[in-house]
Amino acid sequence: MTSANNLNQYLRTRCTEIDAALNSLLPSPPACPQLISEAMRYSVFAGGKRLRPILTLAAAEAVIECKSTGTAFLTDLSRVMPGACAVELIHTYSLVHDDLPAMDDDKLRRGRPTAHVVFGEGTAILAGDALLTHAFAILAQDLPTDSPETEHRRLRAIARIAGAAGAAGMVGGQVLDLAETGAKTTGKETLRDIHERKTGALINAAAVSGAILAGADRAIIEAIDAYATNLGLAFQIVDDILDVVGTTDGLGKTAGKDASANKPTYPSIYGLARSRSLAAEAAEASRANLATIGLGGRLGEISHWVVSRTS
Ligand code: GRG
Repeated sequence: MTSANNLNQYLRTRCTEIDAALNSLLPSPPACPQLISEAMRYSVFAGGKRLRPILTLAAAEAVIECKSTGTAFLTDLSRVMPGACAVELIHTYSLVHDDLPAMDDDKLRRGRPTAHVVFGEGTAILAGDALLTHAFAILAQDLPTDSPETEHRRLRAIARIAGAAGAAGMVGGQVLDLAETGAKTTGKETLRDIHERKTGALINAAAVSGAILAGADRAIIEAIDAYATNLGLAFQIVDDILDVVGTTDGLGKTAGKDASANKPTYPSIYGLARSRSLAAEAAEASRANLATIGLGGRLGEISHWVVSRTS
């Protein structure tokens, strides 16, 4: 493992690149009204770890570096960046909608008042809608220089991301989450299903789409798929733990919200100590998935980061 300082430097550099790309890809007047541009940018640039786009780039990078397979056809990340940004826009839309009064009714997100508090509920709903729609506009954008292979891979990435964001993935997970909130009878399998759909699916699609776009073959895609499924689980267990042990200031969102809303979580079902070991086991499993085909790059370090994070 490279030192934490190196990883932190890597994460900072990627965040800067992602923010610059998001800034140039988001619509501004006169293409769209000033208000919707402001509302979209407010939530996108409120902070955030950029885990998902970093995963897209890191997965593509791992494929490009994996020269032994000879399958990568990209030599740099420029054609992967729009996909990375699209995933972040979809993630941000989900946060904006999740915070609405009809859902989790949160006043704080990414250390700032939530979008509906600042812009009103109608504009916040529309900003979420616009972020989701714009993500697919970005994904679908082609270049005259794109080869048929590049176009085919872009389509595969779009299908993967759409599947993860929709009824079978994040939206489905959110529906189950709303239905189970307050039920107090949620079993372990249902909890895992909610987490896999609500959080895991998009994290998985973020990494897998990066690999697809970079030209990975089936074996690499399968390894990254398994890695990202375990990583998504580790991430969500840690998210549940932080809701119990973290502070509102540190998290940038209201701490203790899960317990006060009677949400089923890993700590509520397994207790804190067991939840910690389950998160560590899932992260360990994610690194084992990479080792099966000797994938290097930053993905392994990212899985250490996901379980050691404090916000
Ligand atoms: C509204 C369709 C729809 C779905 C909402 C993602 C989601 C589903 C709800 C968010 C609520 C929540 C706290 C989920 C737990 C995991 C999660 C997605 C946490 C936030 O992700 P981070 O920590 O956030 O990566 P940042 O701000 O760093 O990007």
